[in-house]
Amino acid sequence: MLKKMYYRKGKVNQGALFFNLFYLTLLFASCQTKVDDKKTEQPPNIIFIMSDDHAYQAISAYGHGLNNTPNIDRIANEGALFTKGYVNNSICAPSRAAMLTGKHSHMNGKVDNILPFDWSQDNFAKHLQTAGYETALIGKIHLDGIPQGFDYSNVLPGQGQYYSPEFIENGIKKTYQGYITQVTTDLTLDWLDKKRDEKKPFMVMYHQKAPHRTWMPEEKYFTLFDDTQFTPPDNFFDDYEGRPAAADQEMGIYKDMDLVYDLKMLDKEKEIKTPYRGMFQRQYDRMTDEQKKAWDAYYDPIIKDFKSKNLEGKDLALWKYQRYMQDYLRTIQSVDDGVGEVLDYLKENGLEENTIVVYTSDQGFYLGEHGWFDKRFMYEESFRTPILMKYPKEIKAGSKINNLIQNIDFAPTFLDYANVEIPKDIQGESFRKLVSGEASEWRDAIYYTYYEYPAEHKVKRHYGIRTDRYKLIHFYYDIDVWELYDLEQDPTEMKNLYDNPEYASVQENMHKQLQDLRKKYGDSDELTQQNLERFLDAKGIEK
Ligand code: SGN
Ligand code: CA
Repeated sequence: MLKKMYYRKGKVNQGALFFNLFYLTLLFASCQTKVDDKKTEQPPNIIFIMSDDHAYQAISAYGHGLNNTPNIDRIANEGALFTKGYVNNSICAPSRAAMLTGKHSHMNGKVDNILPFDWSQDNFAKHLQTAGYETALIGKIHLDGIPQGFDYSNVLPGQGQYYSPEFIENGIKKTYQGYITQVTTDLTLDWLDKKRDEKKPFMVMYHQKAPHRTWMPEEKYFTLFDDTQFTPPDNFFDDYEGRPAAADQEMGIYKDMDLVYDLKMLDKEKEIKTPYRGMFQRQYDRMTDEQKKAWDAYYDPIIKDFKSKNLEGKDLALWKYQRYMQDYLRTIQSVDDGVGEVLDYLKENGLEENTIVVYTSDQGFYLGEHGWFDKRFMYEESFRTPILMKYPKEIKAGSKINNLIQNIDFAPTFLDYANVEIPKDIQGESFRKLVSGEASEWRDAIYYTYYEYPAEHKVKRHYGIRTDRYKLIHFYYDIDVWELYDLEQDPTEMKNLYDNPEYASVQENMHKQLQDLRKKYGDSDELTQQNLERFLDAKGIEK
């Protein structure tokens, strides 16, 4: 693309020198104001990279020391690292719907993974398309129906599979050989290189399945972390005192993680009997004979060793934690490789300067905090999500953004960069000026909702507010419990301060702010009740 532009410029220079000087004078005159300046610029390309369930703790740029992600880190080193990125609803499809529409779940209708998403509503890709962008969606999206707003889509049906994955290309199902993360990267590079219209600016959503459950690594990373002893978080053996909703979940590493499905103890003797054994067998069977051979060569000795140990209690809990961490982090290594390939492609093709690259996840994830895996809760590790972003033209390398950013902000931000008018009903805000350092005004609180209950992992329905320092949560439906946290004093959220007299005025103030925020975003007790009824009807649960 760049080569073509230079060629065109060269022709003008040689062919009509006088006309060119005249043209340059005119151009100079028209560049007097910043607004005119923007109009003459080529709109930026956008690469929106997202992985599924990628905890910020597992990105080395965030400094937790668990693993090394040099390519994802490159985005922050050359641009900005967001230290307070959050989602509106910590579960896959609702988070993606919020990113596409720029609206909270109760406004875009996709409140949980179960109720349908309406693709006919507005989304930012549709607006970019109308403004002349070439758009593509590749990989996981988890929103049923044919994606709207994309010139090209090649997406996973539902959750997708790690080996020999199926994709739906512009509506047609196809199985690809190989490992999902590499296939998704190859499809993205192929679209960038061969499929898109090079005359147009582009926006591609490059969305990985990994590191989503059930964490099946790529062969080249089987042995990575074999010699690493991971230290569990301080609250790994949480007793959930004063937090009944946290006590009543099904996402404990010790009590709920399946030895076969999650931890790969698929013994040939079938002595390890677990509820999800058959489900894992189906994933295993997708591998080629060669892949199975390599898989068994690595996992069989671990299975043998595990069986010989007869672990119980605390020892079993810690063994499960190590096993979980190894495979989870291995799948991330392949994600990081893919990011490297895409960044290299931009560089090698002269696209680096005018392309915005964003890396994020559909939500955070528990890596043993409170003893958990999975997400859904409004507690920090799943509410928070990694955000890294670069755009050499406007973002200073090594920037740190400490403001409360939320996934509903992506849509208006992308439209802002593309100089497309932001629709009035979008609830997120553009953080373009915040990141460039041109503005410092920003919101002081964010709103959260979670609706998928009763369901898998048993995380109760709740909503709440987070300010820079405090968090107020209300769990409802089969419970009526409020929680208040002082994140400065208690960053791991172990002490529920609700009704603690020392925090009486904080509590009152947080209630008021929550009310204001619900009003601002158009949410209410009535709407919450309606969404509950929709869910119970869909699931056939008696009211
Ligand atoms: C699947 C997983 C859950 C996970 C949900 C939602 N179970 O149902 O562990 O919480 O997806 O994840 S599995 O047995 O199918 O692996 S989400 O990221 O898509 O929201
Ligand atoms: Ca997810």
